[in-house]
Amino acid sequence: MKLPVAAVLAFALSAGFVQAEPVRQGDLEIDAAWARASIGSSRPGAAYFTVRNLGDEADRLTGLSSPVSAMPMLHETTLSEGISRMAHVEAAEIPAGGELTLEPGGMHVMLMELTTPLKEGATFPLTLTFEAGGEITVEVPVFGPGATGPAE
Ligand SMILES: [Cu+2]
Repeated sequence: MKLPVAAVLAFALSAGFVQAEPVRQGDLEIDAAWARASIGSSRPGAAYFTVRNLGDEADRLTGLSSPVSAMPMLHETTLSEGISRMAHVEAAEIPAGGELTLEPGGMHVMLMELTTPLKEGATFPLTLTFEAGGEITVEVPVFGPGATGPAE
């Protein structure tokens, strides 16, 4: 009779890695945060999440910090003449009642100068600074190198 208990426990533990709990602070909610496992620490890592603005005034994401990266930056991938490029973005707006989605192929957090490799199954804190909403820290789960999102 031990097996079913272990199976349920294993499921609960793995489910914890699949989806980060949404973090609500004031009018902002950070949901579905995840990062892709990095190739060692010599190449940058990438992190993604959704910000929902439940308030009636727009806010802006203006800053990032994390102990795993000496220089986290907001990047936007654009496709121009068939060539994919990444541009540094100073700030991103979250419209009133709307959301900002960071995802592969679009806007993302580029974790430059990793202080530690991002290993599958680990989590790390990422602090987002908003113009009106202040600082919000989310715990980011690390998925495999080929992951495309929290639904994987
Ligand atoms: Cu980038």
